Amino acid sequence: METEEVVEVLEEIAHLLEIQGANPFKVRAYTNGARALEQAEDSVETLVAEERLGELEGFGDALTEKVATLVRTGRLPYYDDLRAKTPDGLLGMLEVSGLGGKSIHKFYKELGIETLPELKAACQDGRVAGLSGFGRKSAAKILDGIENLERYAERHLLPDAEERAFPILEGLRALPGVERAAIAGSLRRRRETVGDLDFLAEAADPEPVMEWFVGREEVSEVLARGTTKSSVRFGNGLQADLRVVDKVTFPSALHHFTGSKQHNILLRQRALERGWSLSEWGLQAVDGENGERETVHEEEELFARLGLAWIPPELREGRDEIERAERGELPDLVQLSDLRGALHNHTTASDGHASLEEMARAAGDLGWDYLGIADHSPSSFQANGLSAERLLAQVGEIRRLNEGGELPVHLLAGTECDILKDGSLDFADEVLAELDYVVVSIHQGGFGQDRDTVTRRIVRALEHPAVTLLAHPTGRLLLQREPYPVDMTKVVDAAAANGKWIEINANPHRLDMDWREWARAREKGVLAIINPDAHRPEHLAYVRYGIDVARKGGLSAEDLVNSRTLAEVRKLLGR
Ligand code: DGT
Ligand code: CA
Ligand code: CA
Ligand code: ZN
Repeated sequence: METEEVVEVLEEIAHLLEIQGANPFKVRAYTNGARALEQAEDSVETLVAEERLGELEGFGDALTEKVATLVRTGRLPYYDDLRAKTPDGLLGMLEVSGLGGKSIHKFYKELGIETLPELKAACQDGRVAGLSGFGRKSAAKILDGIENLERYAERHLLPDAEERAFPILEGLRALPGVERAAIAGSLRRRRETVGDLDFLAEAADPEPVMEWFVGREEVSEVLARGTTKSSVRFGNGLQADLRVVDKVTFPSALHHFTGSKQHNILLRQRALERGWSLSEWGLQAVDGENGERETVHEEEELFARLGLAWIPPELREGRDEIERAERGELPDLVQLSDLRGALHNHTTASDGHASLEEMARAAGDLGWDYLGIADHSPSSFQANGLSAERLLAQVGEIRRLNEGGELPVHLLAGTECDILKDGSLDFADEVLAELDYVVVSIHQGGFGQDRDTVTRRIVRALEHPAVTLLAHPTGRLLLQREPYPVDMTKVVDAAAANGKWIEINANPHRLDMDWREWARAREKGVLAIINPDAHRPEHLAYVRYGIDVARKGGLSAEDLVNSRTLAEVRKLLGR
């Protein structure tokens, strides 16, 4: 059993105990135990096998025995009992941002609330506001959290959407009678989250294709079953549409169902101005004889008929892509193969799970030339942030490894330095001067501060001469946590004024800075850097989601730092 799984169980026990109104010391024993395990040098399996759990801080007999049982048998009856005793609805309330076990216990005990809808009603009718320790403001905040959660439930992260979509696409393509198949919709446009999946297939006989689609094992509900369109739902709530069309219809249907809706509206207007009607069925002359359809074989041809270059799906958001296509000014969008390295990555020195060498090897496997290590700073104690001594030791280690000449990539020594509440940095200037570069980001308190304060805090950090780049500027976690309040226009302006780079954090939960901000940032001359924020070797591959963001933002290879050679990056760093 992985250490992380055990940590999760301990944390959940702490939540369950809180929900039940248990004594705070008891609760803390489990959260402390989880922290100690997380930060232990050895895996929980090793610690159990060697009977060394008791050496960890806060591990008394009871906790040691429970963890040992869990690791040895894969189960923990104590935990199962706690779960069984707690109504599911109460557990689900933990997902509401800012809501902890103690409040949930109070709602349950004093208001008899067991479900999220009940809690929502109690926030709306003043019952929550009337509880001691709560008020109008906190009730409104909880209501906000519930409403966010409801919105989040309707959408899905890119990897979750892909995990469902790719096997289905492959399956469709392998079906006899299917000539072409494609993913359309927001997934093809590489939006940061996906509502439902849209598949399109070309087949002379749609029947067997539909039959196959609705009969797939992972389908939990068939919402519609027709000859041109079927819709299904999977176990995790994700839905998918499949449309089956004939050869002549495929290109225009692919365009139509790729969207976006706004892009379609604008393109249809353009078609009308040229005497065509445009729909999923194709192009038709408005005053043509008997509504004959124009035959187009590919999407390219459809755009060409309208006097346009083919517009990459990522750009089809109904902004200025049609004018740019008309003027032949579509950007040459950056590609995954353009990347040569990344600068925001972690190792076991802070909260990562691999060593410097392991991370370097994984970067080599991707064909990269360099990899930057930016572990956390002291204030991020929950992430085992490095002290100045440990950081400088790591810098020495990196220099030695580079000189050893055995690594497949060149390592660069950096830090992910916390921006403290007042905008100052978490390391002294002398320490920062030893590094190749400095990543700055907010990890604490961004959500308790107002918009002006957070903005000033970030701007001040960007004005610091040692700083290289700003990581995950808004702190959002997609479908989980809204950004902290921050004026991105001012942040971008400060980055431009001080020659700092802004990260595209490629972790699919973040995708921050958002693609919508990049056109303006690029115009201001701000360089982007796609960073995986990898905590494991396999996370380096997240960069492909960062490429999605860059492309949606209209960026080319030259707008990025990490499409450059090591020599060029060093020159940019000026060190
Ligand atoms: P999603 O599923 O919310 O992530 O976003 P989409 O873009 O995949 O939206 P979806 O699945 O409702 O529809 C797929 C595409 O079909 C959409 O991007 C454009 C097209 N479409 C759907 N409804 C309309 C409509 O009412 N008007 C126009 N012009 N196009 C539409
Ligand atoms: Ca969709
Ligand atoms: Ca759809
Ligand atoms: Zn990080």
